[in-house]
Amino acid sequence: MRVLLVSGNRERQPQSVLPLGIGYVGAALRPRHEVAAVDLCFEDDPVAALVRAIESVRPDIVGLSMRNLDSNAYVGRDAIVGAYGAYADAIRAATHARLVVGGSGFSLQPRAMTELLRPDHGVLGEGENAMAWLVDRLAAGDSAPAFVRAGADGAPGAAVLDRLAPPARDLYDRRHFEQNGGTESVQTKRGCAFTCAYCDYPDLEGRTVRMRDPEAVADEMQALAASPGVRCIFVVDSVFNVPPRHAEAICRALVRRGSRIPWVCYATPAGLSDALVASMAAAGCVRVEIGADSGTAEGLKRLRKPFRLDDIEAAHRRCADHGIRDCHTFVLGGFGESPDDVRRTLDYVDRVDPDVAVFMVFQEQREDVGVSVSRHRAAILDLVGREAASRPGWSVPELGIRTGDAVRVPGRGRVPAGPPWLSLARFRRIAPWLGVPHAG
Ligand code: B12
Ligand code: SF4
Repeated sequence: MRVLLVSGNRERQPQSVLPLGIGYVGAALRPRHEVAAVDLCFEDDPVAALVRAIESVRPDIVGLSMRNLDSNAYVGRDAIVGAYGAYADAIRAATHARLVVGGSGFSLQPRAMTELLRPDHGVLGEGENAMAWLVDRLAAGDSAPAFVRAGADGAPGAAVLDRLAPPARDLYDRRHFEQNGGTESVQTKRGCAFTCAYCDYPDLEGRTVRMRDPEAVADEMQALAASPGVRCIFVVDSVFNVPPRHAEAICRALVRRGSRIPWVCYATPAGLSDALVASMAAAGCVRVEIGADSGTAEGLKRLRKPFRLDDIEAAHRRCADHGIRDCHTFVLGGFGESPDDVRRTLDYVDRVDPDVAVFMVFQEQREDVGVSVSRHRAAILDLVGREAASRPGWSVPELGIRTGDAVRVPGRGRVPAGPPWLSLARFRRIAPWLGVPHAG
């Protein structure tokens, strides 16, 4: 069968992201099917680009990847979701091919998105085995369920990662590398065993952690380092540093290979020992994004975070000691948290002083748990907005405060490697007397 995979994600903040999911799904289909891809991220007229691709590929199946429901600023959801509705309509008008939708955005809101997009099939969660099974069935003229999920209704179970074909990176649109500072993406494992109260990452990837062979990860990173246009790697694992022995093994493998490519990852303060941070730095890690979430002991407890306040402080100190920049995200106002509680988190952030702190106000959007938005949203945004104005390392995307391309200073010309917050971190530490630009 001829399959056209479509990346509908047009978000370019904090940077454009390669559609790694399409790379993996495309690779899983390739042995038995023809695969092409179109990425709508940089198109002035995405619907026209989509129709052109359909006319040129003449697919039997169109696989639409829906990544985000939210924007980087956590606003404008209707426009993002509405655009996918327009893509689905354009696909139906241009071809009789079956429409299959997958991706994290779809998997988090399958009922609402099915109503909007009216696909022939929806793939929930991990796509490689499920989509390969679905396409094989359709090729054989067999019926298939409306919702396909690995391990359900006869579809093969979750992937053994070391048996997956490497992502088909030839399907990527090279314009990403110009926009995102040459950032490639690598996944070293799937799943997170923690149970933080609001988090949907385990829903998407599972609670059982499935790991890749650390040597294969290091080989992949080495190979990417030598690819044209690649200057940095984002490790897309939900948390890189757990389990620590897997993270350690990858770092050792990179050091043994003399790897020099800078890389970045998500990390949790739980299990972020000094020895591990040292290994990460030696292996090329230049920055970590840490979901600290709250600056009060009760807040951490309410959110069921697997660490304490002093772990956050230790994480910051260790990163600073080993030259890794740290960006901590705080999710304010969840589960009835009041502006007074939020004030205590802000005091805590002042005291710890990470390189960058990003503040968001709680909103939960999974279908299974219902929609929940912070009760004190307006008051909290007002408070954090006022306080952030005078803190050079604080970013509030929803209010446009130190976010997006505005903080990519002072360099001109080619985009620096890494996301905007890294520029902010460097700038505020190196030249604090100049002040930091403020986009809001
Ligand atoms: C790493 C990551 C980032 C990194 C990306 C770095 C990089 N270079 O790639 C950074 C920090 C930049 C980032 C930013 C953002 N992110 Co993000 N990110 C992730 C994370 C942790 C992993 C994504 C990933 O690469 N996974 C690995 C690939 C292989 O998986 P995948 O893309 O999901 O694809 C699989 C399936 O979905 C499926 N599939 C995918 N497409 C298709 C298509 C078809 C046809 C089929 C059948 C199947 C299929 O099969 C694939 C293989 O198994 C996820 C959470 C998670 N654990 O999934 C959030 C996540 C994707 N991000 C999210 C969001 C909201 C954002 C931001 C808007 C928010 C922000 N504050 O910055 C921005 C937007 C950036 C952009 N330009 O789009 C949401 C999206 C859902 C939503 N609620 O909107 C997620 C799910 C997290 C969450 N719940 O909040 N992100
Ligand atoms: S550690 Fe991170 S990925 Fe895992 S459940 Fe908690 S917030 Fe989610």
